Order: sequence, then C-alpha cells, then structure tokens
Amino acid sequence: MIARRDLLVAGAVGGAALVLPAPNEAVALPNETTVVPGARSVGNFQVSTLDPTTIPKYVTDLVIPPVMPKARHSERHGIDTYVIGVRQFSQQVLPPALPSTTVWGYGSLGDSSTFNYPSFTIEAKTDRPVRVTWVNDLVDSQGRFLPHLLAVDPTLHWANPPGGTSGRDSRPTFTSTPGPYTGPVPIVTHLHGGHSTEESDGYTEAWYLPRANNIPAGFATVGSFYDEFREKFADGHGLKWDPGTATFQYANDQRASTLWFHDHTLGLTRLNVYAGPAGFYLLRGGDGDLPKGALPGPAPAFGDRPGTRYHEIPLAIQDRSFNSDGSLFYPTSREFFDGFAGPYIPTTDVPPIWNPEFFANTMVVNGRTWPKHEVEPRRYRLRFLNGCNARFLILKIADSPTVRPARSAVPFWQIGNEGGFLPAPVRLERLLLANAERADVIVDFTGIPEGTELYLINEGSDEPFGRGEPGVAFPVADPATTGQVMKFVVGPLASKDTSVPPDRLRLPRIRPLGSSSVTRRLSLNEANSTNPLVPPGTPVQNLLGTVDSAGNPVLLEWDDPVTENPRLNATETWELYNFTVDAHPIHIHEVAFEVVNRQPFTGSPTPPESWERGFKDTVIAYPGEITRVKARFDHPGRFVWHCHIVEHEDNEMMRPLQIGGRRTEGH
Ligand SMILES: [Cu+2]
Repeated sequence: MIARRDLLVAGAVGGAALVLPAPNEAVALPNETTVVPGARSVGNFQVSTLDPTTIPKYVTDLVIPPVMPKARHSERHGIDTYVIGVRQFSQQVLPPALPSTTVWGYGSLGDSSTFNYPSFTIEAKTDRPVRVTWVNDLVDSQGRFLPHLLAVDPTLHWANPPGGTSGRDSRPTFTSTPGPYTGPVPIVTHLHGGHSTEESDGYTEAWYLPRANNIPAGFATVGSFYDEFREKFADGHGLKWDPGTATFQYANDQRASTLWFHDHTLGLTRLNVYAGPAGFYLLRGGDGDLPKGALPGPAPAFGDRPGTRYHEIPLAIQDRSFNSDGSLFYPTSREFFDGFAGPYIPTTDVPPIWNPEFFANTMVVNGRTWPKHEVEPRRYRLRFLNGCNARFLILKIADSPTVRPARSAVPFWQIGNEGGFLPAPVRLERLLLANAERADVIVDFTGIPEGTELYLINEGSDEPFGRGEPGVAFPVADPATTGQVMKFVVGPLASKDTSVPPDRLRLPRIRPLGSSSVTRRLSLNEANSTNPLVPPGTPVQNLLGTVDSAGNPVLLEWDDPVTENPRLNATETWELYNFTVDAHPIHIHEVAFEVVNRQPFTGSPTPPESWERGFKDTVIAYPGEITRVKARFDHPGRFVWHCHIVEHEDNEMMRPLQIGGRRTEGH
C-alpha cells in the first residue's frame, strides 16, 4: 500500500499538493529535537498478530450496553450516586470459536456481572447531579496490584509512580534503556464533554494507584494534584476520597448530549483506554432536548425485560489487534512503527516502546469484533463514537461490504454532535469521525425488504488522516478488514414507528456565544529526532504551543509554564495553527465550543461543516490550516487541552489550561 506521506510527495510533483506551511526555521527544543515539516518513513516491522482475515465476521450479535446501576441509597439529596470500579476480566471480544480476551473495564462495584468492555451506560438527567466514586480495583484476588496488560514506556513524561512524590508526573532519566514498567497502574477517569469543575474533571495528574497490599516502598500512590483536589472535593461536598478512589460530581448543567468517560492518566491514556475502560454517559432532558417520542427509542433503561427491543443504540467503534491466544496486541517496541531498532533513550531521544500512532487490524463495536444486528424496517437513533486511538473513521451504510468506492445505500441524518443537537438535521452519505468525536444520527430502514443485509463500512485511512476524498487523496482502509465495521440485517417490523421523520424534525434552539474578547494563536507541531544515530525524519514527539509574532510555532511541552490562562467567564477565540502533515482532533476540557471557521495559511476562511454547527468539544485541525474555535471559560481552575490521537496526547501533545487566577505551585 502506498503510504499517505508518499502520496503527499507524489501529489506535490503532480501539482495537486496539499498546501503546507512555508517551511519555517527549525525550532530548537530543549532536548535538541527540531521541527522538520515533511515526510517520515512508514515502514512496518513485522510481528505476528492474529490474522484478521481468519476472524469470521458477523457471527456475533451486537451488544447494546445496559444501564449502569446506581449505588444503594442513591436517591439522597437529589443526586444520582454510583460506585464504579475498574477491574481486569475476561471477555469474548472475538467470535466464540476463538479465545477470549483479558480486558479492563468499568462496572458497578456491588455487582460483578456489570463489568463490561465497554462500560454499561450512565443515564443522566440535566440539572440533576451525578456523583461517581471511581475505584481503582486493578488488584488480584490476594489484593496484590495487577501490572499493565500492555507495555508501558517509562521514558515519556508520565505519571511515573516509581519516582515517588518528588519524581512523579515527570520524564525520568535513565542511564540505560529501560524495559517496560510493570508496577501498579495509575488511573483517573475523565468525563469527556462534561462541564466539570476542576476537582471532578479527572485531571491527568490527579491519578491514583489501587489500594494494593504490595505497593513498592517509595512509590507515589497519587498524582501531584490528587491531594489538593481531594481537599477541595471534601470542602465542597463533605466527602473525603478513600485511598485508591476519587469521587467526582457532575452537575449536568449543560445541553442534553452524548458524553463518554475514559481514562486520562498522564502518559498512559493510550494504553489504559486501549485495555478497555470507556463508556457512554447520555445526558437527557432540559430545553436542549426534544420531547419524549420525537426520536426513535427506547434506549436501555434500568429493569428492562430480557429481549427488549431498542431503537436508540450507542455504538463505540474501536480498532483492536489480537495475539493468537486472544490477548490484546499493542506494540511492545518502537521498531513496530518504523523499523527503528535503536539505540533509544538515553543514547538517543527516541522512546524505546512508544509508537507515534497505532492502527490496529480489526474493528470492534461495543466490545465485539465485526458484530451483526437485526433491525426493524423503521427509524433508529444511533449514537456513534470514534473510540479508536489514532484512526479517523469515514462511515457509510452500503449494500456491499467490500465494493469501493462504496455506494451509500441508506443515508445518515445527523441531528447532534458532541455539544448536543445541531440547529437542524443534516442528511449525509458518510460520517467523518475523528477520535473522540460523536455523531447522533437517525438511520431510516423503513421500507427495506426483510432479509436485506446492509454494512456499516469505513473508508477512512489505515494511516494518519490528512484530508480529502477517500480513494483519491488517500487509500481507503483495507476492505477485507478495517474497511468493515458491522452488519445490519433487516427483520420484520415489530411495532409501529411513531418517531418524527428526520426531514420534519425541529431541533431545540441554539443560543450562540457572544463575541470573544481574546484571540490566542496556538500551534500543533511534530518534532523529529536530530540525533545523528537516528534516521532523518524520525518523529519523537508531537507538541502543542503558541505562535510568535513572525508566525512561527513556539513549541511547548507539558511542563512548560501555563500559556492558556483565560480570565474566568471570558469568551475567547482559539486559532489552532496546524504545522504538521496530519490532521489532529483537538479537545478542550471544561467547555463546549463553537467552530468559527477554517483558513489555509495562505487563503481565505471557510465556514464550519454542516455537522459542526452548534457546540463541539473536539474539532479536526487540518494540516496547513488555522482552525478557529470560540468558547466561554466559566469554571475556575486547572484543566487541559490536547490532541485526542491518544499516542500524541501521551507524548507531549497536551497542555495545561488554567482558567482564572494562576496557581503559585506546580507549573
Ligand atoms: Cu495529534
């Protein structure tokens, strides 16, 4: 297959090149890396994974995650209360003829049957708070900590529990190349899309280890911000977090929308999320929602009888690879990415294990590879989530699983995105979904004959996404494997469809943000190694930063002083200058933002896409463009903004966001 970056080069020769920024002067970083816009090798060192073409497709029924049970006595004080742990367990992710997979997942601590990958769904109501005690239960039956399922690279700027309280949340130094970290695993859960206060946001340095009986002496058991946020939560809510837990409260004072929760630990998010802990959080009600019955339903509810038919279904799409024994495969060496076999840190600046991106070779929906689902000839509400680590999805419903370009057999009517409903439904033949983006859509199977088979297919790329038309600007995902997602089989109609046809739906009113008082110029960058022992063009980090007065990027690492420091209640415009060759999904915590426009570095602005109107929390920043978003920062405190390609996020493509007064301690 032609590498996308080779295509870019070929495109340049043909005169159809993507507009890239004028080459800037190389920017020196403290660790002697420089920014070199341009190609890098995409050679693949071969390892044997379970051959995805040998995994039978469409033999397993889709799992629709049930509702997460509340804790007992949860009705007190008008707050819905949950106690949710992360545990390790075995699940049949692959079809039954193949081995089961050891995964991690969330579940209600009182009922082991609720532990699932992905999590059971939290159902929340607007303006009714939800309080969750998140428990790190990654221990064995003897109470000893469980090591990570995947290879942890200890050379990144990461949680680093072995560093103790003085060395936690840092980039440790080594005298020889270390192997993977095999100690107790820190976790911290972020509600993605939540209008959260700082102590409940799941700050990346507010992680905590399990309360295991064999934590090695000298280890930090919590991250740098844990104690402060624990105090703040106790002051505000009268509850002190127990060791191995953190309790967060979500006010739900925001528009009805599709949120999700997942791990957010510094330098570990790619691995913790890949292992399984993620779930939907569906917020309903209020004047940002539609009256009951307007949209297809029901969704799962507590106490449903077995066999209940659901017409509202959340779909978490994730790519995963497996070893032949059924265990999850994730690269254990940098060599997997580009064949670079060392020397690594500390001889050079190349991390020994971290891969700049990982594209897996199977597609998993709600925790099953290539599932099937019988639908009625009626309307469905499908809430899509791209839960992949690095893969952008371009989804279509087609009548053939393998023909490319695929013909759209049934359109999507997109009605919502991350921030709730759009101003009006949008008819689309395909859905472009970057990592962490959500699309709330209606799919109308009405009138389709019983027995018809339809396929949710993916015409995204098997490589980092840039932009453009599938099959023209880039090769589409392998039609035999990652180009297929799931199958719908049309069955008989079981009951009359009383939902409103999407072209006649009137969606709730949007209250736009006012004008902004501050404009920030921010940069997205990729840094290559400049070590003479390393081939030119070898990426070692992705970084956010600012833009100087000459228009050049100023690259900043996680630990550099805070630069994004909006005043409390300020409305700001953020201009995201993407100096890399790839698109990056940028997520800002605490806020729901408006996408203002996009503008090539040399060119005029274009308005947001029809499906980007309303409010979003994650936006695609295309290469060689300025992507403008506008947000009101209305909770004081410490948050983050970052790339949601989680391999990037884990290696410096994340920056602190300090709303209101500056902290004196920390950075
Ligand atoms: Cu990125």
